[in-house]
Amino acid sequence: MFDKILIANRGEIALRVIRACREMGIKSVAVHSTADADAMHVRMADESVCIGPPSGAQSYLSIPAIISACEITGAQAVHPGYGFLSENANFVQIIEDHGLTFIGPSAQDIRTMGDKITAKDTAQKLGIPVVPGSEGGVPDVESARKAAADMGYPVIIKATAGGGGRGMKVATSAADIDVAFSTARSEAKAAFGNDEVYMEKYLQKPRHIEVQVFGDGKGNGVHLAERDCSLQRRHQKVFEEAPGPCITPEERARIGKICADAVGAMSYSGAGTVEFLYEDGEFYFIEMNTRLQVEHPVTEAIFGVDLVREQIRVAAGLPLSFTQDDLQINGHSIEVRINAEKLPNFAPCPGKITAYHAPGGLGVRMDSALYDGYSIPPYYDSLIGKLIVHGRDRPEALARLSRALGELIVDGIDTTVPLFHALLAEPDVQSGDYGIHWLERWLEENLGG
Ligand code: MV4
Repeated sequence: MFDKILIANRGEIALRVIRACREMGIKSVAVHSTADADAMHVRMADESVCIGPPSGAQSYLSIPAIISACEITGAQAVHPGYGFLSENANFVQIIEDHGLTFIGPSAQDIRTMGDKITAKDTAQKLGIPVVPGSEGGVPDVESARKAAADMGYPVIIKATAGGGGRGMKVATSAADIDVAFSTARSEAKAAFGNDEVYMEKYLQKPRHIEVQVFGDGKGNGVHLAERDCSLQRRHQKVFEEAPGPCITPEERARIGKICADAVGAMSYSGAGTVEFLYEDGEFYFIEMNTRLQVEHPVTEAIFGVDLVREQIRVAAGLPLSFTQDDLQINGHSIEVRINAEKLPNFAPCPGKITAYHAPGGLGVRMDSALYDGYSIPPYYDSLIGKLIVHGRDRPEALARLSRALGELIVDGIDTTVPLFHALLAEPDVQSGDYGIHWLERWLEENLGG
């Protein structure tokens, strides 16, 4: 096992990793920008190293600075958290070239899943159901017209270098295809330096269902059921839950086994998420994320396992601490993302926290790096906390969420908390009857945003 791990991240996820390290008797090293000298992750880690100026590009994304910090402190492994360098195959390669260990999958698996055409092809070959679409890339507008005519409108054009909703165009009929194709291509070129695109049948009212998987790097894979993350605004998740309220135990077991077998067949190492669109009882693979996700705590809640601990164990060459048969779902969990944002437009709202009080009690977890008097810097993501509740069933989790939100105090800035109070009053949220377009529509009708 490692003696010392460096955490190449900040905020709540850095605390999350430090906590796992401490419980495992591993020393932790925080890295920080000059803007984060007073940040909680710096205070909570055993050691810290300043790695650059405020901008993420010059600090948390600076590979040379992070490698230097490992060398200075003697850290043997790097946990990337989410975002920043967490899905950068080049970073993984450089870490390994320096005799260090990346806590996550291989550079090759990250690369495979980072290219969305290759990812989909790989998934399909591993027996995962995919969205019907083009076979590989679509090179020109004639091929696009033919592919669309074959699969039937509406269709969606996606950038292979995209993902997470960036660089997508929908064509509703043959009249739209020329413009949609050329716009998708040029936007992909501008955004990613890669203009390769592919096409899929456009699903009109799906849910976003993602399966949590884990591989031990030695050919064994397990799944930890699914999360429903359909409530999103501009491809940013705001409310996530596990298990999915519309997934039956039979569907869960079937898609879970398919995903677990696939990560086993890949000899995948560490945590991963297989993302699906789910419509009319069918799962359609869209992407795989090769990192620990923001919303992992809802999965931890229902299974009672520490996913970061398992990531560290697997990276150190140890087996997972559980088998598939050990994993039983217990109750229901919901997470809401507390962002420093002002409604109705979700404008970033950094500033000084004049009072902070975290909710508590049975079934309540608050993952946040906030403290009284902390100044949220304007340079980074607006996520300032995650409130995760766990109940014996979904209604209990919803009631607990409402209660816990009422206890939370974050004064001095605007946050997304009022949004959650309003959402909890909605019958569709109470019943779990929502798809990927529900929130955008609700925001338009209720906030005019
Ligand atoms: C789709 C789709 C409909 N049909 N693909 C958006 C994020 C990226 N991961 C994939 N996305 C979508 N792909 C087909 N074939 C609709 C979306 C989509 C979406 C997906 C999940 C959650 C929220 C979404 C919001 C808009 C569009």
